[in-house]
Amino acid sequence: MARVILPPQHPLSAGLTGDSRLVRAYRGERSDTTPVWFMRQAGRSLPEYRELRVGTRMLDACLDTALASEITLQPVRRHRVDAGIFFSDIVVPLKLVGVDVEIQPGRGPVFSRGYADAAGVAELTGIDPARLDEASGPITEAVERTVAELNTTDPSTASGQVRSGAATPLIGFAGAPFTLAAYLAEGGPSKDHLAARTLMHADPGAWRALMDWTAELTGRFLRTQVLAGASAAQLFDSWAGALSLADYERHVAPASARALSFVHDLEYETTLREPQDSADAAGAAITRPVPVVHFGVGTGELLGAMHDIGVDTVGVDYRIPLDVAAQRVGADVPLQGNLDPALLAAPWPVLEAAVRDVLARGAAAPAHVFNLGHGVPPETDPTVLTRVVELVHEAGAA
Ligand code: 1CP
Repeated sequence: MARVILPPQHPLSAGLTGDSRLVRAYRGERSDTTPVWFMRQAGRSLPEYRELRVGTRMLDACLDTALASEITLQPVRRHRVDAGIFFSDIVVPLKLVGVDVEIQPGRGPVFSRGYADAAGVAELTGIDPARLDEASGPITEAVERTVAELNTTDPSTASGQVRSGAATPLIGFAGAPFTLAAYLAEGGPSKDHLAARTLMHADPGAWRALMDWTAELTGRFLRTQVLAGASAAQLFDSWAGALSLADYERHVAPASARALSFVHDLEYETTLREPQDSADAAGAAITRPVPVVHFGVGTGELLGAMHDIGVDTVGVDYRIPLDVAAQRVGADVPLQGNLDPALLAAPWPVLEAAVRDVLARGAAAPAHVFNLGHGVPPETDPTVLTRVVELVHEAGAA
């Protein structure tokens, strides 16, 4: 695949985020301390979020560029986490190409119908995924706005000064084809994603068409965010844990790899800080790929396969310890995770011990990005999250 060099003003090309704790960890390097961010750090655990969202529907909030940008920045300012994650949703690209979807409070994405058979799939695949690029103006604008703010004032440092090479990076994200298909087939959230799993076996041709289509759509969504200034990309295959390894490898992994092909060609130019082997000299110009993370819930049996689709870092849920995950994916793979979100409501000594245990087990990987094993529960006390960030930064210092 031909490489595309990110423009000079991109935070990675401009030397703003390439040496941040997060981006270094995603390429397997440890820094002064362990970086930390939280899945669903923006959202209902924050009173300032609930206030801003009054009277605005979720998908309207995602497409309001000032609002989406502000909501993205709120947890970075408050908790001093090492990354912002773009405030959006995995169904936003579907909405942008005209699929009838809304996000119901307390429930999640709901479609006006399910797409569980060949006719439904044909209706979707009749929409050209390239149409997303014309409709992506609000995404590009919101990312640009957010990144401009992160680059000039660093909300994660006390002084507000951006450290050289270490501005807070923005993570772009997208839903993996299977997780999107799990909602599309069912027409909404479900426990076991039966409709998708049935379609996969009952009509493999229609399934492949659906996966190809979602792969392109979601891949374009991810690419848009990186081109607009995101410094890393995370593919959420939240519900892949519903699959056997054999089904994952056969019916899902190729589509996830295809989705990532939309960012795998994106690279940035930088100079080497330290010689990495005898052939390299400090100061030598090199190109590096944009780091990519892959995460799913209950995917202990799939971790190796999820790494093999071509990602740098594997996100681990709370069901398997990081040292065991390291054995499964290989000792050279950075890991992200994996505090059980339930612990956020436990007494501090219990939570503190659990955070320290995650950090200790994370030492089995070449680099570790502290996170939860899934999203922040809405009822979480946000001051607890700030305290966890402080603890990780203090205890994770080398
Ligand atoms: O009421 C509200 O405020 C809406 C709740 C909400 C929020 C804040 C939804 C509905 N989506 C989001 C934002 C969101 N969605 C982010 C923002 C950035 C951040 O993490 O801070 C991200 C990364 C997502 C991605 C997303 N949406 C995933 C993958 C991550 C995961 O949690 O596994 C999934 C599965 C969705 C679908 C979705 N959207 C919303 C809900 C409640 C759900 C899950 C529904 C279900 O359980 O099936």
